[in-house]
Amino acid sequence: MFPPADAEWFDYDRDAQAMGIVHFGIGAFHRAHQAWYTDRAMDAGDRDWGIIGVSLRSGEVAHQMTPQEGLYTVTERSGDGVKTRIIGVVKDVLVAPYEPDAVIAALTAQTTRIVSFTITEKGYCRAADGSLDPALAGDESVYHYLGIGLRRRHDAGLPGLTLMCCDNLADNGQQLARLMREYLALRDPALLDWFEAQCTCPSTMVDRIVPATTAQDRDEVAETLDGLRDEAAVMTEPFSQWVIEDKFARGRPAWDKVGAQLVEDVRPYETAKLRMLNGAHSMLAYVGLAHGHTFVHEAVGDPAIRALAERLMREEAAATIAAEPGQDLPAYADDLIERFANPALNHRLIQIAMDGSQKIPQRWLETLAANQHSDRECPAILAGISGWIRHLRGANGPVDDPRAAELGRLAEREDCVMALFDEGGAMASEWRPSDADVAAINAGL
Ligand code: NAI
Ligand code: CS2
Repeated sequence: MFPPADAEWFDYDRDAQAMGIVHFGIGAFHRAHQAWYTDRAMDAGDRDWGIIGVSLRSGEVAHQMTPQEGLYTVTERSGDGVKTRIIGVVKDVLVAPYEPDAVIAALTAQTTRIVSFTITEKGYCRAADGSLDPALAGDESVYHYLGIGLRRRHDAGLPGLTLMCCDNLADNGQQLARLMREYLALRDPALLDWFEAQCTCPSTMVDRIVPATTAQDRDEVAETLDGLRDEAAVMTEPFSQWVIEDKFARGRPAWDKVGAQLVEDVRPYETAKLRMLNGAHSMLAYVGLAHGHTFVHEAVGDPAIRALAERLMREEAAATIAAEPGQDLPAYADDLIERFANPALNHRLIQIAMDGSQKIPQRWLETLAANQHSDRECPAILAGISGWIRHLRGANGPVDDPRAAELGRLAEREDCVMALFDEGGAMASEWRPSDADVAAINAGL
Protein backbone atom coordinates (compact mmCIF):
# COMPACT_ATOMS: atom_id res chain seq x y z
CA MET A 1 0.00 0.00 0.00
CA PHE A 2 1.17 3.53 -0.74
CA PRO A 3 2.05 5.48 1.30
CA PRO A 4 3.58 2.92 3.68
CA ALA A 5 2.45 3.24 7.27
CA ASP A 6 5.89 3.84 8.79
CA ALA A 7 6.96 6.70 6.53
CA GLU A 8 6.25 10.42 6.70
CA TRP A 9 5.36 11.86 3.29
CA PHE A 10 4.65 15.07 1.41
CA ASP A 11 1.19 16.51 1.31
CA TYR A 12 1.01 18.71 -1.82
CA ASP A 13 -0.21 17.92 -5.30
CA ARG A 14 3.09 17.18 -6.97
CA ASP A 15 1.61 17.06 -10.46
CA ALA A 16 0.27 20.60 -10.09
CA GLN A 17 3.68 22.15 -9.30
CA ALA A 18 5.78 24.26 -11.67
CA MET A 19 9.48 23.43 -11.87
CA GLY A 20 11.29 26.32 -10.19
CA ILE A 21 14.72 24.73 -9.65
CA VAL A 22 17.21 22.97 -11.91
CA HIS A 23 19.80 21.07 -9.86
CA PHE A 24 23.12 19.87 -11.31
CA GLY A 25 24.68 16.85 -9.56
CA ILE A 26 21.65 15.04 -8.15
CA GLY A 27 23.69 12.74 -5.92
CA ALA A 28 22.99 11.52 -2.41
CA PHE A 29 23.66 14.86 -0.74
CA HIS A 30 21.21 16.97 -2.73
CA ARG A 31 18.47 14.42 -2.20
CA ALA A 32 18.98 14.41 1.59
CA HIS A 33 19.54 18.16 1.98
CA GLN A 34 18.33 20.85 -0.43
CA ALA A 35 15.55 18.68 -1.91
CA TRP A 36 14.46 17.67 1.60
CA TYR A 37 14.22 21.33 2.67
CA THR A 38 12.35 22.25 -0.52
CA ASP A 39 9.92 19.35 -0.12
CA ARG A 40 9.06 20.49 3.39
CA ALA A 41 8.81 24.16 2.31
CA MET A 42 6.26 23.05 -0.30
CA ASP A 43 4.42 21.12 2.40
CA ALA A 44 4.39 24.25 4.55
CA GLY A 45 2.48 26.07 1.81
CA ASP A 46 5.09 27.43 -0.62
CA ARG A 47 4.50 26.13 -4.14
CA ASP A 48 5.98 25.80 -7.62
CA TRP A 49 9.51 24.88 -6.59
CA GLY A 50 9.61 21.48 -8.25
CA ILE A 51 13.14 20.28 -9.01
CA ILE A 52 14.56 18.98 -12.29
CA GLY A 53 17.75 17.07 -11.50
CA VAL A 54 20.62 16.93 -13.97
CA SER A 55 23.48 14.44 -14.03
CA LEU A 56 26.48 15.65 -15.98
CA ARG A 57 28.20 12.31 -16.27
CA SER A 58 26.47 9.07 -15.40
CA GLY A 59 22.93 7.88 -16.01
CA GLU A 60 22.84 5.91 -12.75
CA VAL A 61 20.60 8.25 -10.75
CA ALA A 62 18.21 8.68 -13.71
CA HIS A 63 17.99 4.87 -13.96
CA GLN A 64 17.15 4.73 -10.27
CA MET A 65 14.69 7.62 -10.13
CA THR A 66 12.86 7.72 -13.47
CA PRO A 67 11.02 4.40 -13.01
CA GLN A 68 9.94 5.77 -9.59
CA GLU A 69 8.72 9.03 -11.22
CA GLY A 70 11.28 10.89 -9.13
CA LEU A 71 9.91 9.69 -5.79
CA TYR A 72 12.46 8.55 -3.22
CA THR A 73 13.03 8.35 0.52
CA VAL A 74 15.34 10.03 3.01
CA THR A 75 16.05 7.92 6.10
CA GLU A 76 17.51 9.50 9.22
CA ARG A 77 19.54 7.09 11.32
CA SER A 78 21.00 7.35 14.78
CA GLY A 79 21.41 5.29 17.91
CA ASP A 80 17.83 6.35 18.76
CA GLY A 81 16.28 4.69 15.70
CA VAL A 82 15.24 5.49 12.14
CA LYS A 83 12.78 7.88 10.49
CA THR A 84 11.87 7.78 6.80
CA ARG A 85 10.27 10.49 4.65
CA ILE A 86 9.04 10.13 1.08
CA ILE A 87 10.11 13.13 -1.00
CA GLY A 88 7.98 14.31 -3.92
CA VAL A 89 9.77 17.44 -5.10
CA VAL A 90 12.02 15.92 -7.79
CA LYS A 91 9.96 15.47 -10.95
CA ASP A 92 12.54 14.57 -13.56
CA VAL A 93 16.21 13.57 -13.88
CA LEU A 94 18.06 14.48 -17.08
CA VAL A 95 21.38 12.97 -18.15
CA ALA A 96 23.13 15.88 -19.81
CA PRO A 97 25.35 14.03 -22.32
CA TYR A 98 22.32 12.09 -23.67
CA GLU A 99 19.75 14.88 -23.65
CA PRO A 100 21.57 18.23 -23.80
CA ASP A 101 18.60 19.97 -25.43
CA ALA A 102 16.33 19.03 -22.53
CA VAL A 103 18.89 20.50 -20.09
CA ILE A 104 19.02 23.75 -22.05
CA ALA A 105 15.21 23.81 -22.23
CA ALA A 106 15.04 23.45 -18.43
CA LEU A 107 17.52 26.32 -17.97
CA THR A 108 15.56 28.55 -20.34
CA ALA A 109 12.08 27.79 -19.00
CA GLN A 110 10.15 30.83 -17.82
CA THR A 111 9.36 29.04 -14.54
CA THR A 112 13.02 28.27 -13.67
CA ARG A 113 14.30 30.68 -11.06
CA ILE A 114 17.16 28.90 -9.30
CA VAL A 115 19.94 26.68 -10.62
CA SER A 116 21.79 24.87 -7.86
CA PHE A 117 24.84 22.63 -7.74
CA THR A 118 26.37 19.73 -5.82
CA ILE A 119 28.81 18.60 -8.49
CA THR A 120 31.67 17.90 -6.04
CA GLU A 121 34.65 20.20 -5.57
CA LYS A 122 36.28 18.98 -8.79
CA GLY A 123 33.19 19.78 -10.88
CA TYR A 124 34.15 23.48 -10.83
CA CYS A 125 37.14 22.81 -13.13
CA ARG A 126 39.66 24.83 -11.16
CA ALA A 127 43.40 24.90 -11.83
CA ALA A 128 45.79 24.50 -8.87
CA ASP A 129 45.73 28.30 -8.31
CA GLY A 130 41.92 28.33 -8.15
CA SER A 131 41.33 29.99 -11.52
CA LEU A 132 39.15 28.37 -14.18
CA ASP A 133 41.11 25.74 -16.11
CA PRO A 134 39.87 26.17 -19.70
CA ALA A 135 41.17 22.67 -20.55
CA LEU A 136 38.76 21.19 -17.98
CA ALA A 137 35.83 23.56 -18.61
CA GLY A 138 34.87 22.01 -21.93
CA ASP A 139 31.60 20.85 -23.46
CA GLU A 140 31.02 18.26 -20.74
CA SER A 141 31.34 20.75 -17.91
CA VAL A 142 28.55 22.57 -16.13
CA TYR A 143 29.76 25.86 -17.62
CA HIS A 144 28.93 24.71 -21.13
CA TYR A 145 25.25 24.25 -20.26
CA LEU A 146 25.09 27.41 -18.18
CA GLY A 147 26.79 29.45 -20.92
CA ILE A 148 24.21 28.36 -23.51
CA GLY A 149 21.26 28.57 -21.14
CA LEU A 150 22.09 32.08 -19.95
CA ARG A 151 22.78 33.29 -23.51
CA ARG A 152 19.35 32.00 -24.62
CA ARG A 153 17.60 33.61 -21.67
CA HIS A 154 19.25 36.90 -22.57
CA ASP A 155 18.32 36.63 -26.24
CA ALA A 156 14.73 35.71 -25.38
CA GLY A 157 14.41 38.68 -23.02
CA LEU A 158 13.93 36.38 -20.03
CA PRO A 159 15.17 37.41 -16.59
CA GLY A 160 18.38 36.01 -15.11
CA LEU A 161 18.75 33.25 -12.53
CA THR A 162 20.17 32.55 -9.11
CA LEU A 163 23.15 30.19 -9.36
CA MET A 164 23.51 28.55 -5.95
CA CYS A 165 26.59 26.48 -5.13
CA CYS A 166 26.03 23.86 -2.41
CA ASP A 167 29.48 22.27 -2.51
CA ASN A 168 32.04 22.41 0.28
CA LEU A 169 34.17 25.24 -1.13
CA ALA A 170 35.26 28.37 0.74
CA ASP A 171 33.21 31.42 -0.33
CA ASN A 172 31.36 29.06 -2.63
CA GLY A 173 29.02 31.68 -4.12
CA GLN A 174 31.80 34.13 -4.83
CA GLN A 175 33.94 31.39 -6.32
CA LEU A 176 31.15 30.29 -8.63
CA ALA A 177 30.48 33.88 -9.73
CA ARG A 178 34.17 34.42 -10.47
CA LEU A 179 34.56 31.12 -12.33
CA MET A 180 31.42 31.80 -14.37
CA ARG A 181 32.77 35.24 -15.26
CA GLU A 182 36.08 33.69 -16.28
CA TYR A 183 34.21 31.21 -18.48
CA LEU A 184 32.07 33.89 -20.10
CA ALA A 185 35.12 36.11 -20.65
CA LEU A 186 36.54 33.29 -22.76
CA ARG A 187 33.39 32.07 -24.50
CA ASP A 188 30.81 34.86 -24.56
CA PRO A 189 32.23 38.14 -23.26
CA ALA A 190 29.23 40.09 -24.55
CA LEU A 191 27.08 38.35 -21.92
CA LEU A 192 29.17 39.49 -18.95
CA ASP A 193 27.26 42.70 -18.20
CA TRP A 194 23.90 40.92 -18.38
CA PHE A 195 25.22 38.17 -16.10
CA GLU A 196 26.36 40.77 -13.55
CA ALA A 197 23.07 42.66 -13.67
CA GLN A 198 20.64 39.73 -13.84
CA CYS A 199 22.14 36.79 -11.98
CA THR A 200 23.19 36.27 -8.37
CA CYS A 201 25.40 33.65 -6.74
CA PRO A 202 24.62 33.40 -3.01
CA SER A 203 27.09 31.61 -0.77
CA THR A 204 25.79 28.71 1.29
CA MET A 205 27.03 26.65 4.20
CA VAL A 206 25.59 23.18 3.78
CA ASP A 207 25.84 20.52 6.46
CA ARG A 208 24.38 17.05 6.71
CA ILE A 209 26.41 13.85 6.70
CA VAL A 210 25.14 11.69 3.84
CA PRO A 211 27.18 8.53 3.21
CA ALA A 212 26.90 6.78 -0.15
CA THR A 213 23.93 4.38 -0.08
CA THR A 214 24.70 0.64 -0.03
CA ALA A 215 22.69 -2.38 -1.22
CA GLN A 216 22.12 -3.31 2.41
CA ASP A 217 20.68 0.15 3.09
CA ARG A 218 18.18 -0.34 0.26
CA ASP A 219 17.14 -3.72 1.68
CA GLU A 220 16.59 -2.16 5.10
CA VAL A 221 14.51 0.68 3.62
CA ALA A 222 12.37 -1.90 1.79
CA GLU A 223 11.48 -3.38 5.18
CA THR A 224 10.33 0.03 6.42
CA LEU A 225 8.34 0.56 3.22
CA ASP A 226 6.33 -2.65 3.55
CA GLY A 227 8.42 -4.35 0.87
CA LEU A 228 8.42 -1.44 -1.60
CA ARG A 229 11.95 -1.01 -3.02
CA ASP A 230 13.49 2.44 -3.35
CA GLU A 231 16.52 2.33 -5.65
CA ALA A 232 17.21 6.03 -5.00
CA ALA A 233 17.05 5.86 -1.20
CA VAL A 234 19.46 8.02 0.81
CA MET A 235 20.60 7.58 4.41
CA THR A 236 21.57 10.45 6.66
CA GLU A 237 21.80 11.70 10.24
CA PRO A 238 18.98 13.53 12.06
CA PHE A 239 21.10 16.73 12.13
CA SER A 240 20.90 19.19 9.26
CA GLN A 241 22.05 22.78 8.81
CA TRP A 242 21.81 25.20 5.91
CA VAL A 243 22.99 28.80 6.16
CA ILE A 244 22.26 30.80 3.03
CA GLU A 245 23.23 34.27 1.91
CA ASP A 246 19.89 35.93 1.17
CA LYS A 247 20.74 37.12 -2.33
CA PHE A 248 18.28 35.67 -4.84
CA ALA A 249 17.64 37.08 -8.30
CA ARG A 250 14.02 35.89 -8.54
CA GLY A 251 12.88 34.73 -5.12
CA ARG A 252 13.43 31.48 -3.26
CA PRO A 253 11.41 28.81 -1.50
CA ALA A 254 10.46 29.57 2.10
CA TRP A 255 13.41 27.49 3.30
CA ASP A 256 13.55 29.69 6.41
CA LYS A 257 10.17 28.23 7.46
CA VAL A 258 11.68 24.75 7.60
CA GLY A 259 14.93 25.36 9.46
CA ALA A 260 17.34 27.07 7.05
CA GLN A 261 19.06 30.28 8.23
CA LEU A 262 18.99 33.17 5.77
CA VAL A 263 21.79 35.58 6.64
CA GLU A 264 23.78 38.47 5.21
CA ASP A 265 27.19 36.86 5.62
CA VAL A 266 27.72 33.11 5.52
CA ARG A 267 31.46 33.23 6.08
CA PRO A 268 31.72 32.68 9.85
CA TYR A 269 29.53 29.55 9.57
CA GLU A 270 31.18 28.30 6.42
CA THR A 271 34.71 28.77 7.74
CA ALA A 272 33.88 26.98 11.00
CA LYS A 273 32.26 24.13 9.11
CA LEU A 274 35.04 23.66 6.58
CA ARG A 275 37.91 23.96 9.06
CA MET A 276 36.34 22.14 12.02
CA LEU A 277 33.94 19.54 10.60
CA ASN A 278 35.54 18.88 7.24
CA GLY A 279 39.09 19.45 8.52
CA ALA A 280 38.53 16.83 11.24
CA HIS A 281 36.76 14.52 8.78
CA SER A 282 39.72 14.46 6.38
CA MET A 283 42.16 13.88 9.23
CA LEU A 284 39.97 11.04 10.58
CA ALA A 285 39.86 9.57 7.08
CA TYR A 286 43.61 9.44 6.38
CA VAL A 287 44.75 8.68 9.93
CA GLY A 288 41.84 6.29 10.52
CA LEU A 289 42.60 4.32 7.36
CA ALA A 290 46.27 4.15 8.35
CA HIS A 291 45.16 2.55 11.64
CA GLY A 292 43.03 -0.05 9.90
CA HIS A 293 39.59 1.53 10.51
CA THR A 294 36.78 1.49 7.96
CA PHE A 295 34.16 3.91 9.32
CA VAL A 296 34.18 7.38 10.88
CA HIS A 297 32.58 6.17 14.11
CA GLU A 298 35.38 3.59 14.49
CA ALA A 299 38.13 6.16 13.92
CA VAL A 300 36.64 8.63 16.41
CA GLY A 301 36.15 5.77 18.86
CA ASP A 302 39.92 5.14 18.83
CA PRO A 303 41.19 7.24 21.78
CA ALA A 304 44.43 8.39 20.13
CA ILE A 305 42.64 9.47 16.95
CA ARG A 306 39.81 11.08 18.84
CA ALA A 307 42.37 13.17 20.75
CA LEU A 308 43.74 14.37 17.41
CA ALA A 309 40.23 15.27 16.19
CA GLU A 310 39.57 17.20 19.39
CA ARG A 311 42.86 19.03 19.09
CA LEU A 312 42.33 19.82 15.39
CA MET A 313 38.90 21.31 15.99
CA ARG A 314 39.28 22.98 19.38
CA GLU A 315 42.81 24.33 19.14
CA GLU A 316 44.02 24.40 15.56
CA ALA A 317 40.85 25.32 13.63
CA ALA A 318 38.85 27.23 16.26
CA ALA A 319 41.85 29.49 16.95
CA THR A 320 41.60 30.82 13.37
CA ILE A 321 37.88 31.64 13.40
CA ALA A 322 36.36 34.94 14.54
CA ALA A 323 33.07 33.64 15.94
CA GLU A 324 29.86 35.59 15.37
CA PRO A 325 27.83 36.54 18.42
CA GLY A 326 25.92 33.40 19.29
CA GLN A 327 28.36 31.11 17.51
CA ASP A 328 29.75 28.82 20.22
CA LEU A 329 32.76 26.99 18.78
CA PRO A 330 33.47 24.72 21.79
CA ALA A 331 29.81 23.60 21.75
CA TYR A 332 30.07 23.10 17.98
CA ALA A 333 33.08 20.82 18.51
CA ASP A 334 31.14 18.85 21.17
CA ASP A 335 28.27 18.33 18.74
CA LEU A 336 30.62 17.30 15.94
CA ILE A 337 32.29 14.62 18.05
CA GLU A 338 28.84 13.26 18.88
CA ARG A 339 27.79 13.30 15.22
CA PHE A 340 30.98 11.53 14.12
CA ALA A 341 30.33 8.87 16.76
CA ASN A 342 26.85 8.04 15.32
CA PRO A 343 27.04 4.23 15.21
CA ALA A 344 24.15 3.86 12.75
CA LEU A 345 25.53 5.85 9.81
CA ASN A 346 28.42 3.65 8.66
CA HIS A 347 30.18 6.55 6.94
CA ARG A 348 33.18 5.12 5.10
CA LEU A 349 36.54 6.81 5.63
CA ILE A 350 37.51 5.97 2.06
CA GLN A 351 34.62 8.10 0.75
CA ILE A 352 35.96 11.12 2.62
CA ALA A 353 39.53 10.34 1.49
CA MET A 354 38.45 10.82 -2.13
CA ASP A 355 39.52 13.99 -3.99
CA GLY A 356 41.93 15.19 -1.29
CA SER A 357 43.58 17.62 -3.72
CA GLN A 358 40.25 19.46 -4.02
CA LYS A 359 39.43 19.44 -0.31
CA ILE A 360 42.67 20.01 1.58
CA PRO A 361 43.17 23.71 0.71
CA GLN A 362 39.98 24.91 2.46
CA ARG A 363 40.05 22.21 5.17
CA TRP A 364 43.70 22.34 6.29
CA LEU A 365 45.97 24.72 4.41
CA GLU A 366 44.06 27.90 5.33
CA THR A 367 44.16 26.81 8.99
CA LEU A 368 47.87 26.05 8.79
CA ALA A 369 48.62 29.46 7.24
CA ALA A 370 46.56 31.35 9.84
CA ASN A 371 48.27 29.48 12.70
CA GLN A 372 51.70 30.05 11.19
CA HIS A 373 51.04 33.81 11.30
CA SER A 374 50.46 33.49 15.05
CA ASP A 375 53.30 31.03 15.69
CA ARG A 376 50.98 28.22 16.73
CA GLU A 377 51.71 24.60 15.93
CA CYS A 378 49.25 22.21 14.31
CA PRO A 379 50.30 18.64 15.12
CA ALA A 380 46.87 17.19 14.34
CA ILE A 381 46.71 18.61 10.82
CA LEU A 382 50.32 17.55 10.24
CA ALA A 383 49.33 13.99 11.24
CA GLY A 384 46.56 14.25 8.67
CA ILE A 385 49.06 15.33 6.02
CA SER A 386 51.28 12.32 6.78
CA GLY A 387 48.20 10.14 6.31
CA TRP A 388 47.34 11.87 3.03
CA ILE A 389 50.85 11.36 1.66
CA ARG A 390 50.66 7.65 2.56
CA HIS A 391 47.27 7.57 0.85
CA LEU A 392 48.76 9.18 -2.29
CA ARG A 393 51.47 6.51 -2.21
CA GLY A 394 48.72 3.89 -2.52
CA ALA A 395 48.54 2.70 1.10
CA ASN A 396 44.74 2.47 0.87
CA GLY A 397 44.46 1.15 -2.68
CA PRO A 398 43.97 3.07 -5.95
CA VAL A 399 43.69 6.82 -5.36
CA ASP A 400 40.41 8.45 -6.43
CA ASP A 401 41.47 12.04 -7.16
CA PRO A 402 41.61 14.00 -10.42
CA ARG A 403 45.27 14.82 -9.67
CA ALA A 404 46.18 11.30 -8.47
CA ALA A 405 48.93 10.61 -11.04
CA GLU A 406 50.79 13.90 -10.61
CA LEU A 407 50.47 14.00 -6.80
CA GLY A 408 51.29 10.30 -6.46
CA ARG A 409 54.62 10.86 -8.21
CA LEU A 410 55.49 13.78 -5.92
CA ALA A 411 54.44 11.81 -2.83
CA GLU A 412 57.08 9.19 -3.62
CA ARG A 413 59.93 11.71 -3.44
CA GLU A 414 62.12 12.07 -0.39
CA ASP A 415 61.44 15.84 -0.37
CA CYS A 416 57.71 15.20 -0.87
CA VAL A 417 56.54 17.70 1.75
CA MET A 418 58.32 20.62 0.07
CA ALA A 419 57.48 19.37 -3.43
CA LEU A 420 53.81 19.35 -2.49
CA PHE A 421 53.42 22.34 -0.20
CA ASP A 422 56.25 24.84 -0.50
CA GLU A 423 56.08 27.92 -2.72
CA GLY A 424 55.76 26.70 -6.30
CA GLY A 425 54.74 23.22 -5.11
CA ALA A 426 51.78 21.29 -6.49
CA MET A 427 49.54 22.26 -3.53
CA ALA A 428 51.20 25.59 -2.73
CA SER A 429 49.24 27.95 -0.50
CA GLU A 430 50.02 30.73 1.97
CA TRP A 431 51.39 28.11 4.34
CA ARG A 432 55.16 27.49 4.16
CA PRO A 433 56.18 24.26 5.90
CA SER A 434 58.91 24.93 8.48
CA ASP A 435 61.75 22.47 9.13
CA ALA A 436 59.85 21.30 12.21
CA ASP A 437 56.69 20.78 10.13
CA VAL A 438 58.62 18.73 7.56
CA ALA A 439 60.17 16.62 10.33
CA ALA A 440 56.78 16.04 11.97
CA ILE A 441 55.15 14.99 8.69
CA ASN A 442 58.07 12.74 7.74
CA ALA A 443 57.94 11.08 11.14
CA GLY A 444 54.39 9.95 10.31
CA LEU A 445 55.30 8.42 6.94
P1 NAI B 1 27.53 11.72 -4.96
O1 NAI B 1 28.69 10.95 -5.43
O2 NAI B 1 26.30 11.02 -4.53
O3 NAI B 1 27.09 12.76 -6.10
C1 NAI B 1 28.03 13.57 -6.74
C2 NAI B 1 27.41 14.23 -7.93
O4 NAI B 1 28.40 15.04 -8.54
C3 NAI B 1 26.93 13.26 -8.98
O5 NAI B 1 25.78 13.77 -9.58
C4 NAI B 1 28.10 13.22 -9.95
O6 NAI B 1 27.71 12.86 -11.25
C5 NAI B 1 28.56 14.66 -9.90
N1 NAI B 1 29.97 14.80 -10.29
C6 NAI B 1 31.02 14.08 -9.85
N2 NAI B 1 32.14 14.50 -10.46
C7 NAI B 1 31.78 15.50 -11.28
C8 NAI B 1 32.49 16.32 -12.19
N3 NAI B 1 33.81 16.20 -12.36
N4 NAI B 1 31.80 17.24 -12.89
C9 NAI B 1 30.48 17.37 -12.72
N5 NAI B 1 29.74 16.61 -11.88
C10 NAI B 1 30.40 15.70 -11.19
O7 NAI B 1 28.10 12.67 -3.80
P2 NAI B 1 27.28 13.52 -2.75
O8 NAI B 1 27.24 12.80 -1.47
O9 NAI B 1 26.00 13.94 -3.36
O10 NAI B 1 28.22 14.78 -2.54
C11 NAI B 1 28.40 15.74 -3.57
C12 NAI B 1 28.99 16.99 -3.00
O11 NAI B 1 28.07 17.59 -2.09
C13 NAI B 1 30.27 16.81 -2.17
O12 NAI B 1 31.40 16.75 -2.99
C14 NAI B 1 30.25 18.07 -1.32
O13 NAI B 1 30.81 19.17 -2.01
C15 NAI B 1 28.77 18.32 -1.11
N6 NAI B 1 28.39 17.86 0.23
C16 NAI B 1 28.22 16.53 0.51
C17 NAI B 1 27.87 16.14 1.77
C18 NAI B 1 27.76 14.67 2.14
O14 NAI B 1 27.81 14.36 3.34
N7 NAI B 1 27.61 13.75 1.22
C19 NAI B 1 27.57 17.12 2.83
C20 NAI B 1 27.87 18.50 2.46
C21 NAI B 1 28.22 18.83 1.19
C1 CS2 C 1 32.94 14.84 3.95
C2 CS2 C 1 31.74 15.72 3.72
O1 CS2 C 1 33.06 13.53 1.99
C3 CS2 C 1 33.62 14.40 2.66
O2 CS2 C 1 34.68 14.88 2.33
O3 CS2 C 1 33.83 15.52 4.77
O4 CS2 C 1 30.98 15.39 2.63
C4 CS2 C 1 30.86 15.81 4.98
O5 CS2 C 1 30.19 14.61 5.20
C5 CS2 C 1 29.85 16.92 4.85
O6 CS2 C 1 30.46 18.12 4.48
C6 CS2 C 1 29.01 17.08 6.10
O7 CS2 C 1 28.19 18.17 5.95
